[in-house]
Amino acid sequence: MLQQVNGHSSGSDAQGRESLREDLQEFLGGEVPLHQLDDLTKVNPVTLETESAKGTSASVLRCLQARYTADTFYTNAGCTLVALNPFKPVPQLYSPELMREYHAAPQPQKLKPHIFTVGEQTYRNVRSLIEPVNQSIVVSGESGAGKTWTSRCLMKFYAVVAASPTSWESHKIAERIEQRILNSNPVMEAFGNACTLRNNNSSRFGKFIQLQLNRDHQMTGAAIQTYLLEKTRVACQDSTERNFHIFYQICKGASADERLQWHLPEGAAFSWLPNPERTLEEDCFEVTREAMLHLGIDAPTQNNIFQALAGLLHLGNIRFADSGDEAQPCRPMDDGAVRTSALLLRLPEDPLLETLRIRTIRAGRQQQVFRKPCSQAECDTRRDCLAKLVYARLFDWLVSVINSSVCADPASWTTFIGLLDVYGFESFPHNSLEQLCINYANEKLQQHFVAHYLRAQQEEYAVEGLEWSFVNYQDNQTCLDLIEGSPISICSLINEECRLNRPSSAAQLQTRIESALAGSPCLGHNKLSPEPSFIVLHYAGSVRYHTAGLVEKNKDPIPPELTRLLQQSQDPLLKVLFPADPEEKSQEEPSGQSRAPVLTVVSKFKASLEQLLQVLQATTPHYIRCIKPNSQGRAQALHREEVLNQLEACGLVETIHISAAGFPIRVSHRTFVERYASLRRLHPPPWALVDFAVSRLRISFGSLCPQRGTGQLEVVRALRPQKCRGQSTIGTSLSSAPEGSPHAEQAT
Ligand code: AOV
Ligand code: MG
Repeated sequence: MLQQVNGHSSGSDAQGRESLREDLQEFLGGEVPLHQLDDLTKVNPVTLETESAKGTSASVLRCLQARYTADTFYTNAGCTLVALNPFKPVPQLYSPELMREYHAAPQPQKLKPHIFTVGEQTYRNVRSLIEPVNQSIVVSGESGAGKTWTSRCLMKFYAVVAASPTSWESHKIAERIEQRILNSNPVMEAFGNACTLRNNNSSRFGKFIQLQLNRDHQMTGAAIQTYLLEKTRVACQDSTERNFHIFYQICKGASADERLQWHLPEGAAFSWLPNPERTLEEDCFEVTREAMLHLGIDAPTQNNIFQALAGLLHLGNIRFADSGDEAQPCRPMDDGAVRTSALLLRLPEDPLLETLRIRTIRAGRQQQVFRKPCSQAECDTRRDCLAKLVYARLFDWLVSVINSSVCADPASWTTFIGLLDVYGFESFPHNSLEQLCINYANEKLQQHFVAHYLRAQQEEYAVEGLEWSFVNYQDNQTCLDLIEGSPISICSLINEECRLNRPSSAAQLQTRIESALAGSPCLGHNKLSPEPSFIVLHYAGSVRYHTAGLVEKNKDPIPPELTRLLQQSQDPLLKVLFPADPEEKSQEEPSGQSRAPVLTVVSKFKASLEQLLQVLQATTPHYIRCIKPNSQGRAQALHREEVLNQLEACGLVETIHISAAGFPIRVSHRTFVERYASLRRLHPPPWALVDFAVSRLRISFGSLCPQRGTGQLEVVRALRPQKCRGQSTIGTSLSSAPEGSPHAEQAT
């Protein structure tokens, strides 16, 4: 029925019109002339993919495909903006002129859907005289979908619209703050992004950037919070992937003098530098250096950083050979690599070698110290651990330096807009602790999204006096209970294994999880896997997590000798990263049960996630879901199945269901009258007819077509002005998403 009412051109028009006429006649209790029916079908003067009104994945997909083909990359869906990755330069879509157009528009929501609509809406909300509220934009989507690109564009948008008009003159010497904030991007990306199978510029950390605005709504600073850097990448890369961009940048971009100083001769081979021949845009060393300079990291400090990074590359070339005697330490296969890395990290060579090859343990009642030669595999692990430790500290230090360069004095800002660029839901053939954390974060964000959206809707409908009842929606609390709940959950069980520090196999961990949490409906049936694993039924799909190595990763142990070694470095940067302990406590690794409680990766991640959610909860959130049209990164190619998977994974269809169950369309009275004027000629009064059309026929008065470009997934559930308190509008609850925030279109 629905399709035929609105679709002018479909082949089933005649049948649909007849069917509609029958329903109308039954409703009106009399004959409905055809011309009146025509009036009704003209209500929507555009072609409509009315299937979308059903809010099925397939219908949403069809409509997105139509828009993508027409180079329309943004679409509103409920309170979410869907962003399709164009995979080609579209400069006109991000020009400062267009930014200003959205900024100047009396009603930006009437312009084509765009990230600038969201940007402008948030900016207007923080400027609201009545009730300025901090804003946040949650950008999500799978790897390569365009989250970082979107966040970057939004930052540029705010740099244009929220710039201080006088700052060019007054800050000629000091850098403009907006520019400095923008400069944080190339630096963070050089050190935190890498080329992966899915994205040449994949962010290997999560980021929340708080853009701080003063009383005049000008950007005065920013604060950056990062989450879970994938530090393992520094010492271990898939053969088809790459290390962090910065390593390639220094190898390709160093001057002749620097090559000498950093021991990076042209063409040198480093085992931690796979695929150096792939030339990427991101390998531009000059851009990184320039940005660092603008952030206050001077040339000598930069030199120091790059030298230390070169030291790590040489460290990665150290190989060990078994001595053949358990009592004897392994032999380094290349003394040159040890020497050069010690030189560049300004570490004493012998202690470096000793630390990598020999473990010191305290044991027994007297806590005697034993020195135990490590196996070849243990030596490799310690070498990798050393590199991860240095790199992770360096990254954190960089973030703190950037923050001190861009963060405004607390007294100088009053509101903020937060941008969250987090890793999207991940499901690979092999999933480990990283995926568990990432998917856990996504569950939390999805819960926040649903809770916020439903609550906001309910509050709004109450104000409007509209009747509304909740539909059933997928509540992911059960899944969150399984992952993080108390007293027993996956996290608590993995943490317990770390705490007990007992040798247990991957199979035992699987059994423990499956037996302790058997009652959870979100724990999948794990029958087929030959490897120890467990399955979690996430809201976005089920994921099999392999238990091998999970506990060790969660412990993320750092042998104390490694830290102590780094504290001996004469390098000014390493001295800052590894300050000497004021009280040298435990000198050796304690054995067995005496180990102090560890703060595990999961515990730290959980704490930072909770903090993030607290921040988000104190803001008005906006959502942008980035979608990757194909996995090859090709322009003009939308692969239906891949997109469908993402629509399901990001809960978009769910969003539309929730939206469709409420009052997703918010139009002013005037717009409504203009659009539906033809109904006035009908008898009985149009409101009754609309009521009928909506409640019985579930007519979609909407548009989701490339030609018009409004892209609203409009599914009108009910339009009942007589139940609204304000007579001047069809309810403020009737303005189109995503501007459906409480600050959306006001009464006209
Ligand atoms: P991601 O942040 O979502 O992945 P990116 O933002 O890095 O993805 O986007 C991946 C690539 O897609 C970019 O490098 C661009 O080449 C292209 N791209 C994205 N958005 C646009 C756009 N609007 N216009 C043109 N090209 C675009 V990850 O960080 O891997 O989860 O960890
Ligand atoms: Mg990214």
